[in-house]
Amino acid sequence: MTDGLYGGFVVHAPASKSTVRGLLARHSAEFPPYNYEREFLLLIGDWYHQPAGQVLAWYMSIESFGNEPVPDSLLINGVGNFNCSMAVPARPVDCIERQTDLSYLSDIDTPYRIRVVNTGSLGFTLACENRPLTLIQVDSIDVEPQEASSAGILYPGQRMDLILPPSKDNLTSLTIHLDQETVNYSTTLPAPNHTIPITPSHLPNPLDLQNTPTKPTLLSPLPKKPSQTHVVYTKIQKLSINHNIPTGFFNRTSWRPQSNPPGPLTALPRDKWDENQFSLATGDAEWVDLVVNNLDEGGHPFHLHGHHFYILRVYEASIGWGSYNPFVDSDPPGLEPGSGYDLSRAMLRDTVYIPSRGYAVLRFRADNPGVWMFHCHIVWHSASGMAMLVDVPGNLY
Ligand SMILES: [Cu+2]
Repeated sequence: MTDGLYGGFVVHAPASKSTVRGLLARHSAEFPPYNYEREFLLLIGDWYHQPAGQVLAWYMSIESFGNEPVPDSLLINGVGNFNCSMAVPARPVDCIERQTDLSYLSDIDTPYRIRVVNTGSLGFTLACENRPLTLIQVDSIDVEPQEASSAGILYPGQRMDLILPPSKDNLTSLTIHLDQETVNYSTTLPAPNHTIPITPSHLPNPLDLQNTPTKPTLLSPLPKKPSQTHVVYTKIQKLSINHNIPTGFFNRTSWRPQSNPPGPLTALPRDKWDENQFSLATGDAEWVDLVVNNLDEGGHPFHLHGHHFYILRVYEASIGWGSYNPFVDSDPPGLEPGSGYDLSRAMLRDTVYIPSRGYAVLRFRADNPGVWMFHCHIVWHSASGMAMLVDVPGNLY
């Protein structure tokens, strides 16, 4: 399999050869009878009118004060959403007015499957103006189908699959409502609502993606206890020793690509990995718990390569740090003593949003050998070092 987009999966190999057998096996066994005739891929990201290197250089400078770069527009299937009158001589833009083409969805007699991928750095909720939508998958894994008029928040790196049923009405618009928390900027975006085309909208009770359990039949492999547990802490720090430049950390390590000696990590013995590689090794453990404590002032969507994990719990503290160390604390904060996790509501995902001053408990089967990244999916944060490695031993080739 070569790198690319497969349904809701973005496949990018860590080594010279892909190892995606776990994902393929999980899907070849079952083709659920979703009722749709055509499908439509909706890639929603953000767009900057400067090269990424310049944008990152600004973020990683004292000038940004740790505020994330503000995108100039949303990018929907490769088409920007920018008011050309904003293109002033000081910030020239080669601007052509063009609407995102949704005419593909205009056949009212056809049930559609819409695969939505958040390729950007902002969370959003998607609403269909005059038709119900049915959520069938999150991160390419079946959920118990649920109907709603809108679904979100879809955080960076997350995917959701929706069925748009036949209707007697024309589809007038899809609305992308940007999450106000991830829009945590010193300047504001042109508008919190991006509609294609733009119409007034409101979002009554969107389906909460972070609280939608996986289909029960997919939860059966989940064991009651893991064979190994790891705890990590993550934060973006502006330290005077780093000239107040925002720097992401897992524990005490800010990740950077291996450079001394250079080379892919899978080709280097572990004792040759440089000091920027913080990794947890799963050894011969089959089921691994990873407790991730987010000590940061903001929430972050964390993504693991090569594996899906069962999200057993996500917690946000109303007061204090909201941290959980299973080696010290008798019970996870926020849970009744002795009650344990509700495994029947676990969510099989590959991306988890962890709120500020909160934690998540992730349980995964370490069955896909390789050195895999676990990182914040907001690219500016992972580029600042908010990433670590999960080292799963085994035969790579
Ligand atoms: Cu982040």
